[in-house]
Amino acid sequence: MSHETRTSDDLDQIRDEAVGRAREATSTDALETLRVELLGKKGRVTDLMKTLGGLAPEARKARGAALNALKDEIARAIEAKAAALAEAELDRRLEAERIDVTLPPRPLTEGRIHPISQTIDEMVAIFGEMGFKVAEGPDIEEDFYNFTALNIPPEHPARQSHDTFYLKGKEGEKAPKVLRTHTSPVQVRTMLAEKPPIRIIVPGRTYRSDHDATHSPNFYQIEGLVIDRTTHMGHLKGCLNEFARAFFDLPELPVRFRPSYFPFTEPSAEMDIGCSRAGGELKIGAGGDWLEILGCGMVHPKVLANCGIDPDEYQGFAFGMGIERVAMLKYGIPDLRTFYEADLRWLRHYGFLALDVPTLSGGLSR
Ligand code: 2NL
Repeated sequence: MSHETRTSDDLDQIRDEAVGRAREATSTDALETLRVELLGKKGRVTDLMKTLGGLAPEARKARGAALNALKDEIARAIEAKAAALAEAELDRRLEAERIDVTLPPRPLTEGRIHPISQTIDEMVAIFGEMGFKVAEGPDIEEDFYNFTALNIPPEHPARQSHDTFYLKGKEGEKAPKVLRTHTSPVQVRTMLAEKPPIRIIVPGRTYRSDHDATHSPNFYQIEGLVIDRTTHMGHLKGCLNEFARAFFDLPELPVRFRPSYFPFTEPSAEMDIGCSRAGGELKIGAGGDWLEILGCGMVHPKVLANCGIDPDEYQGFAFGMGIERVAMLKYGIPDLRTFYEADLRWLRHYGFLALDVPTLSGGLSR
C-alpha cells in the first residue's frame, strides 16, 4: 500500500464518519459539536492540516488539496443538514401555530358611557363651541376656597357639619378640610391664578351630607364663569338660553329667569324651561308650566375682590347646575339612585356607545 493511498483512505474514513454523523444529526447543537470536533481550532482535520509542514513539497501539495477538499465536504454536509433542520423547524412551527383565518371574530363585549359622563360631554361640547375651557380642581378642599372666598358667612347653614363632610384635621391645622360642596372652589382658584378675560366651565363630583330618594351624598355639578370688563346680565341670559336650547335640542324652547338669592352672586336668578305636566307626564318644551334647571347671577363684587380681581375694573356672571337632574330630564331616567348602583343591565339600557361622540352638527340627542 502506497503512502498516498493510505492517506486518502484515512481521509475517506474521516469523511464517511463526519458526513454520516451530519446526516444523522437531530439538532443544530449536535451539528455544532461535530463542526468543532472536526473543523474547530483543535479539530481532527485542523490537526491534520498542522502536519502538512513536515511533508516534502510534492506530497504536501497533494495532501493539502485532499485535506481542503475534505474540509469543504464536511462543511457542506453540516450546512446542508443545518438548512434541512431549520426548514423542518419552520414546518413544525407553521403546523403548530396554524391560524384559521376563516373563523368568525369572537363577539366583543361593548362598554357603555354612563349617562352622567355623556351629559358632561354634551355640555362640554356646547360650552366649548361658545369658547369656554374646562377647568378642574381637587375634591378635598380648603374652607377658604369652598366657603369664605364665596362670601358664605361663618354661620351659614351650608357650613354646618350636618350638611357638609368635614375631614378630621391633623394636629395644629387651622381649619379642617371639606369635601367640596360645589365646584365653585375651582373657579375661585382660577380667578386667583389667572387674569381676565376668563371663560371656564367646571364639571365635577361634589358632596353633601344628604341621602334620600332625590339626594345622594355625592353628585355631579357643572358650573360656569365668565369674567371680562363689560360682561353683563344680557350675556348671561343669551349664553344660558343658547345652552338650554342646544342641550334639549329644542330651538324654540321657552326660557325664563326668576330673581333668586345666592351669597356669591348679585343679582341672582334661577332659570326655568317651559314644560307641560298634562296627564302627569312631563314634557319639555311644551305647555304653560315651568321647570327650574339652574341657578345663576352676576358674580358678587366681594367674591371678585376675594379672588384678586378688581370689581371696579371687571365684572362677570356665573351659573351652577346639577348634572343628574338634567340628565334624568333629557333621557327619561326616573330614579336618581340608579345612577350610582353600577347595575350593568341599567347601564346597557341607559348608557351610550363610545363612538357616539356628542357633536353639535350630529345632534346631541341621538
Ligand atoms: C345652583 C346654583 C350657582 C354659582 C353657582 C358661582 C361661582 C363663583 C362665583 C359666583 Cl366662583 N358664583 N357659582 C352662581 C350662581 C348659582 O349654582 O343651583 N347650583 C346647582
